[in-house]
Amino acid sequence: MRGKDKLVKKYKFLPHGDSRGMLVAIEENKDIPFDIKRIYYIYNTKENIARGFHAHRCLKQILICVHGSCKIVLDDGFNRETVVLNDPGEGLYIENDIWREMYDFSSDAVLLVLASELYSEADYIRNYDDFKKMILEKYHE
Ligand code: T46
Repeated sequence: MRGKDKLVKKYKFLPHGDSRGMLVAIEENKDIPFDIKRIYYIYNTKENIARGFHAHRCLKQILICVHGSCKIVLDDGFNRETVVLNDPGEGLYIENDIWREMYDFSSDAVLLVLASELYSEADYIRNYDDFKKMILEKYHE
């Protein structure tokens, strides 16, 4: 049931380090739990900017702050938690039906996102009241 699931799910990636530096490799359905259909990245985010403010009906994603730092708010309709991303060796898993907000980007932050689906505006729920309504209808006992 919603509200009892762990909201923050992080994946630790195996770093291949040697005297030259570090390398992280991520394979679909092995290091993360879905096929990767799309990647995008967010960078050069201006001061005091917050992004997101939506949930996805189907999309699953892994967020990796490959440089710098940012904060992510996750909300499953029952619980809300804030996560700091500042480690290129870990990914935050965001399943469908989770509201997200991103803020406090450092000026050098690069947020890489691995996504399970192609871009579709129809997959977005951009109104928080609509999100809460959908969650209560779908996940109430
Ligand atoms: C999410 C968070 C973490 C595209 O044309 N293709 C794409 O694949 C994406 C992701 C965006 N866009 C266009 C749509 C908008 O005109 O890029 C523009 C900015 O997108 P948006 O305002 O949705 O960006 P964020 O940072 O609010 O949200 C994004 C993702 O859209 C979203 O899926 O979970 O990052």
